[in-house]
Parts: sequence; C-alpha cells; structure tokens
Amino acid sequence: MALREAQDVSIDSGVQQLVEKARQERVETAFDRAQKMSPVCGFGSAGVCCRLCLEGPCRIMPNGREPQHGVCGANVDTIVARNFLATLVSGTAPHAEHGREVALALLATAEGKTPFTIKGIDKLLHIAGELGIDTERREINEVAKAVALKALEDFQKQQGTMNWLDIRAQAKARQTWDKLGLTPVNAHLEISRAITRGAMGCDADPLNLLLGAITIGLVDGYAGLHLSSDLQDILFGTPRAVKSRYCMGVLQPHMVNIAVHGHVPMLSEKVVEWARKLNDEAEKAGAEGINVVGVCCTGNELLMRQGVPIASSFSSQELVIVTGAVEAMVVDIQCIMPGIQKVAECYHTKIITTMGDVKIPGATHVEFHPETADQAAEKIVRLAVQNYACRDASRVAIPEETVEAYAGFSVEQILEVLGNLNSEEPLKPLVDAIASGAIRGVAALVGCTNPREKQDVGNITVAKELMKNNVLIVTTGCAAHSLGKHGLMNLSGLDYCGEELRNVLVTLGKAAGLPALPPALHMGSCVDNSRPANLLRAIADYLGVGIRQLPVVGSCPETHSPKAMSIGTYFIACGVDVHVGVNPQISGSDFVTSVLCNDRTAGGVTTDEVFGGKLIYQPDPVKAAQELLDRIDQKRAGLGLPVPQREVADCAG
Ligand code: NFS
Ligand code: SF4
Repeated sequence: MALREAQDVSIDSGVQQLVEKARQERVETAFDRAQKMSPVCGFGSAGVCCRLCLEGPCRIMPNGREPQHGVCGANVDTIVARNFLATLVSGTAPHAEHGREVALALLATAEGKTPFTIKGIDKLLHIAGELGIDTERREINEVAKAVALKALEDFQKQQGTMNWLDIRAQAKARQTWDKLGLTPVNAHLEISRAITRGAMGCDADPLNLLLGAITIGLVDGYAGLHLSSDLQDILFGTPRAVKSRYCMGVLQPHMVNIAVHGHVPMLSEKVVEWARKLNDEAEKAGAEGINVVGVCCTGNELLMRQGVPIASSFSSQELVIVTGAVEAMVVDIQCIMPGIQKVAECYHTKIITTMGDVKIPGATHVEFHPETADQAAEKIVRLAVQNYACRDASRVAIPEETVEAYAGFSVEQILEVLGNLNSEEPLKPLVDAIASGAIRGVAALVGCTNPREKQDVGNITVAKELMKNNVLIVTTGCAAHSLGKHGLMNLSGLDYCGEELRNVLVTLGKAAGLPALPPALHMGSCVDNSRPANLLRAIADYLGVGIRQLPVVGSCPETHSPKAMSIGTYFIACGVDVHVGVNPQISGSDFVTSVLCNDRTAGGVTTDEVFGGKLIYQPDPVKAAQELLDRIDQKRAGLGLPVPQREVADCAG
C-alpha cells in the first residue's frame, strides 16, 4: 500500500520533514499504522459490536438485516448506548485518577512528607473558604491538609454530593441534574455503578444508560477537571501569562534534550528543576546544557507555569524521537503511545516510564512517588545526561521552524486584565462586548490530534472560521498546540480576526501593557477545561442566566480520546454544544444519535431539550464552524442580543 505523502499527514512542515526522515530510516509511526488500519471495521465504527460476555462477540447488521439482536437479546440501541457509556468511563476514570493522585500529593505535602511546597497560597485560602474550612489562625499546611481531605472525600463519601460539584457547579445547571437524580455522590462509586449497569444482563434501557453517561460526564468535570486544576494551582501556582515557543525546532542540536510527556505536573515540575540544577553536568558531558521540552498535556502544564516550549502534540509524539536529538523521553500517564519504545530503539533515546501502572516493555523504569520526587527526577536527568554520549550526530535532523506563542491565561489572569478596564466589575467589559456583538460568542477549541487525520487542519480551520466571525477562542490540550504552531496564539493571529474582535483584543492587550492579546487564549491542559468552565459560570452568574443560555460552544475537531468524549459530555450537561470532527461511533443507533445529537429521527427526548447542549458530529471543519455559528446566533437571539452578519466560509485546507 502506498503511504500518504508527508504533506498529507500534517500541515506542520517540521512534522512533514520528520515523517520523511522516519520513512527513509525505515521507522514506522502512528501516521503509517493508521493507514494500515484502513478500511476501518464498519461494525466498530457504528458502535454496534458487543464483547461484553462470552455468548458473544455479537454484532448487529445495518439496514434491518438479520441479526438484529445479540445472543442475550440486546438490541442495537442498548448495545450502542452501553458502548457509549463504556467509552465515557474509560475517559473519566483516568481523569479521576489524576485528581486523586494530586489530592494524595497535596496531603503528603501538607504533612511534610514530600519535597514540594505550596506555591498557591492565595488559591488555597480561597478554595478552603469555598469548602467551608476555617482558615483563621491556622498554619498553611493545616489548611492544605483539610482541603486535601475534602478532595479525597469525593472518592469515598456514600451520601450527598461531591464537594467539588458543590463548589464549582452553577446552581441553575445543577437544578436539572438534581431533579433527574444524576448528581454524582463520589467518583469511584459512580464509575463502579456505570461499569455495573453497562455489564451483560444489567441496564438494557438506552435512555437510562445515556443518563448514566451524563453522570459520568459530571464525574469527569468535577473529580477530574476542576479538582485536578484547583489542587495543581495550590501546589504549583496559578498560571499567569507567559511567552514561549512551539514546534519541533524547540529541540536544541547541541544540548541534552529531555522531552516530558504525559499529564500530571508533579514529576515534570521536578524534572525541570533538576535540569536546571544539573546543567553543569551536561556541560561536562560536552553539551551546551539541558533543554526540557513538552509533549502533549504535560507540555501544556509546564508551558502554562514555567514557559517550557512545546515540541509536539499527541499524533506526532514519536517524531520527536525521530529528530535523533532526544536523550530521554520521560512519561507519566495517559496518551503515551506504546509505539514510542519501538521508535526509540531505532535511535539512542531512552524512554523512561515512571508510574507503576504505566509501563512499556523495553523502557527504563524509574518509579516516581511524590515522597521521593527529588531522587527520581535527579536520576532521570542524570540518565539523560549520560545518554548524550550515545547520540549519533549523523542522524540528527531538527526542523528549524519555531513559532512564538503566549499562554498562561488562567481565569485569574483574564480577570486581572479585564480589571484594568473596570476594577469594580471586571467582567463588565467582556459581557458588554458580547452583548454588542463585538464578540459574537466564545468557543473553546479543545482536545486532541489524531494520526488518522491530517494534523492541525481541523483545529485551525474551525478556529479561523470562528475568529473571522468575531468569536473569541479559548483553547486547551493538543488543540492548543495546533493553534500555537500556526500563529493563532501570537499577535500575527490577529490577521485572521474579524475587525470587531481585533479591536477588542487590542483594547484588552493595551490594558495589560501589550500591543494586543492573541486571538486564541491558551488556558492549559485537558484537565484545565475547568478554566473555561469557570469563566462561563462567572459570566452566566454575572448576567443572572443559565450557562445553557450563553452564546458559547466547544469544538474538538481532531479528537481521538475517550477523555475528550467525557469532557464533552460534561459540557453538554452544563448546556454547551460540543462539536467532534471524528466519528463518535454511535451512528448504528438512531435512538442514541437522536438523543445526543438532537436530530430527532427517532423522536423522544434529547440532551438539547433537557440540558441545553448537544453533540455535533461534523467531519468537515468549515461546515462545523457554520453549525457552531448557527448555535451561537440562536443563543444570542434567545437572550435578545443582536445577531451580526456572517463572513463567507473558506474551504478547508
Ligand atoms: Ni486531552 Fe487528547 Fe491527550 Fe491531552 Fe492531547 S490527546 S483528550 S489533549 S495529550 S489528554
Ligand atoms: Fe452478545 Fe449480549 Fe453478550 Fe453483548 S452482552 S456479547 S450482545 S450476548
């Protein structure tokens, strides 16, 4: 089979160069493997196969042909709904684990058992106040311990509601969840319930299963996103605006390069610290120093707080190694392709796994625990420095291009900028701009890149189409990498904005002492989707309306991850439409499609009616942007706001 040309794999020229290098060197990457996987299985794509029990596997034929039921009698709606719920569980569980790990790290830190110190004291006191914890005349560590224990209750309590939902959910949105009995009690309990009800011979009612999926989305939202971001801000500080660089060119030809990859900032923060401490060692080894670069969401965490440059998003993670210039790729959890080890074996790169639950055969394992963070990080950095001697200079080729980008737009940072315009009511300038139509709406460009897709096309096309129509973009995850690499997170991106949005960004930027703000505001990693959620809640509360009424949307054009689906479900439950550009594998059931996507082919109730948000599946990014604009305009009209004219759509590149 002929492989896709490099320029059909990505629109990032550095990625294209490295795809060619990999092929010349006979190294296979995800882009090639994705092609070998074509054509994809029609049953799996439609979500109609079931392997829940040993009577199966069973699969339902399309167009009413036999068989129409599994051996147990489950019909297509039950099978598709169960599969959807299972997808969400496999997205939510890792996020909840992320939250729990950070809570345990905060607890151990508060008890003086780790080398970390609490950097976000203001945030700690603020959250303690929200949780009803007494902060008067108490030591910081005592307060931190009380907050950590409250967080751990969200994995233990048997009654009531998750604490983080209590403090973060909008009351208006919550009313609907409470009324329907969907509000989660604790994360582990709900994950366990969802697995149980989705098991063979349990819940067979597709609507009931989909309501269960909403609860799992809420678990992701509060135990995964909000809890993780809040506690990480307490431990490592709340991000503030920083300037950094994107693209493979951030790797340095004469330095020891360490790529940190994964999700939880505990390990990577320490790697950055030890890289600074051991810089001399690298010089002794003949290098010019140590260069730490980020990959995926760990990259986002480090970029937001430390300004660490970003080499790659998910789909091109193996190509970082193909540069031949990486001494170590250090990984923790999630989104780590097993394929990196095989690629590393073709070069001198060491893959270093750090978590007991995430190992790769052939990789070096250096176990990480918060208590021994310094020892682990020192060992990892020393391994990388030692490995510099093994580098083969003749195989090094780093693409040159890098792109400057701003990041670090926490809600606190955004409010500080707005406060320069109106210190009494910081939200007023933003809300006024939305009301007048100068900002038509807000869109969160989030989620992944996917090796099946041409990298970055979906993410930047949706973003540009929306910017042109004066939609303010906030971004997280690997989507932010796409936007960063293609100039939408620096001031050159202003060229893509409609005039009115551009004026707003200039006004806001001047208030912050800059020529302008970039058109896409980078709010962090995937768990940091809590930040746009907090911004929406603040705007809705300020206006006295429900989040579901706001002219806001979410878009995940190049998704691959169940995590993106569970985050998306959380936003749908809050009343926000979520676009995915990759097949969500539900098309086998008209009923499930109708409930989630509001297409009403099968009649009945929909998430749109009940919660105010729906799933939009649209692979064409230009059409997707139009559908998102339709929704923004519809919600503007609902609030009695003017609906501005549209710019004509471009074709997708
Ligand atoms: Ni989130 Fe997508 Fe992974 Fe981060 Fe990237 S692939 S769902 S963005 S790294 S989690
Ligand atoms: Fe088949 Fe039912 Fe078992 Fe699924 S649960 S594999 S549909 S018998």
